[in-house]
Amino acid sequence: MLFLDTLQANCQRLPDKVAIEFIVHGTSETVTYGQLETAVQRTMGHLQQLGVQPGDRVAVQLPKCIPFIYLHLAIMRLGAVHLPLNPGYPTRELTYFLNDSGAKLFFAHTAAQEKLTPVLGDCPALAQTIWLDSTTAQFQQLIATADSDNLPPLPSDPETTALMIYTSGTTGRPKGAQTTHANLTANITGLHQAWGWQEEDVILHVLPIFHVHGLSVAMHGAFHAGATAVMIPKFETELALALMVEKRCTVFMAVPTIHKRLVEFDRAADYDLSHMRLLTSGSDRLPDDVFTAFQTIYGHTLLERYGMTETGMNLSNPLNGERRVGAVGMPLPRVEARIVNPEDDTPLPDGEVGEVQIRGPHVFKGYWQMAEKTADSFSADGWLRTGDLGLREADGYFTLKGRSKDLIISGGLNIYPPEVELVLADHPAVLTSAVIGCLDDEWGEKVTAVVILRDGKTATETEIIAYCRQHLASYKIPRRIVFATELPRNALGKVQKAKLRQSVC
Ligand code: MLC
Repeated sequence: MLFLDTLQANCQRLPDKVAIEFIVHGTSETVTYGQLETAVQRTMGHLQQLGVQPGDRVAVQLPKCIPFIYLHLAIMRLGAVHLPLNPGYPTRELTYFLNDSGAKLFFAHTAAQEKLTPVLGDCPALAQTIWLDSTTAQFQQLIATADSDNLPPLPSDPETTALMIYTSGTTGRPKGAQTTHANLTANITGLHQAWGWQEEDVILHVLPIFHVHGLSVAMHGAFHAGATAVMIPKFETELALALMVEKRCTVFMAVPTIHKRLVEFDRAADYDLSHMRLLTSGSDRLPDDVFTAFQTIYGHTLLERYGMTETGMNLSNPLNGERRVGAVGMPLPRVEARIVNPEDDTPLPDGEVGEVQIRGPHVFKGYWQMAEKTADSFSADGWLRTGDLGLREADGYFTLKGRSKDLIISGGLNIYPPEVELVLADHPAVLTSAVIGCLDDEWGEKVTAVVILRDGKTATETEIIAYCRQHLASYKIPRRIVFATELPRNALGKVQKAKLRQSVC
């Protein structure tokens, strides 16, 4: 059974059960499984009226809201491809995603209408943009008259692409990672088994839903189990703690920056989380001191796991058994993991550091219209090259030991230095730059740009940061600019980032 079949069965089986409780500014809105099914069917009818066909890419750039969820499920149920986009993307990135994907339809936020309207003309494949204010009331009005009597059956070919999330790279343009219905299903059934998802679970959902973590792990996890997702638009420490208690939540999923804020919260002792059964951490390495402090303060051992956009979840510490500090656990059901020499993909013995490679039914089908990049990301015998370095202990636990690529992770979000370097290159005073991640207590890593100015030109740190703000999503903006007169380079002229990190961070 594919994920969408399970969800539909849950909607029929549990029509009166609350699927979503969405809380914004103290106001709560609930959607039962029965209401979810009706709204998704109407949304499908509306999308059909707009001409959406199987295989079409439909882009959605909205804040976390209920209409986003209806669109997400309806697009996938029609056999079309959902392209979720971070609302923080500046127009340059947005138009790239729309054009590269060839999106035919775009649901966008009214708040961005003035800014986006002039550039949407540069997206020739885009037939229509629908402006939404992200309220359920407006969306219900939009779909009220849609014909939901002539809907196609759920996609039956598991290899149909359901979701496309863009990831960048240390070289080249951002790539659309195509996730199939089979991938989503393998991911969520594995997690269901490993994490003991139950119908009685209530997850406090605080993550963005335009990424794998919040979307196909946390939200799909709840829907697959017939559980309830209590959602807030974004993480706020005190609100999250209050809701975990008030809503008797059992599950919480977050990134290390969030767990750090929780352990540093000065009124942590006011919140008794003893009724909770599973608190996970992922998207970046959990610092040992946060792991330990969480145990001391909240009495829970965080369960650390490892995943990526191209796969969903790969490895996890056990639900029952030792959750080892600093380790990301063992392969999830039906997932294979190995450590290899990245030069020739040959497996390494336990205890040796090499590249983590992954195989399994959850591994994506490839990058959209980038056959070469897709081929490069797999070994000859079909293992996904993750670009992460790690080792396997003799008892099967994996530990991550860094990255073979220059990726920066800040607050659980990936930042690829070339994206920032390209923006800096367009600044009139900048001759060249090198962007690195410096270790940071709060964010894990902090984007830092080492900049060489053109002869005779001047620019201050504030000016350069302000310039970046116009062209980059906020989490990618360098927090610090270091001015230099030269960059360390190897014999081929390539900047030696490791050396630069040593001298600058
Ligand atoms: C927000 N800011 C960030 C940032 N998030 N800067 C760097 N890195 C980030 N991750 C910026 C804001 O825009 C703002 O900038 C300033 O930091 C302070 O904002 P804030 O209000 O303190 O931040 P907040 O909005 O609370 O966000 C922090 C956060 C959020 C940790 C709650 O980043 C978050 O929800 N992260 C989760 C990311 C996630 O879901 N990743 C999963 C990827 S999937 P300014 O300049 O405007 O003041 C994946 C696979 C897997 O990786 O395995 O899971």
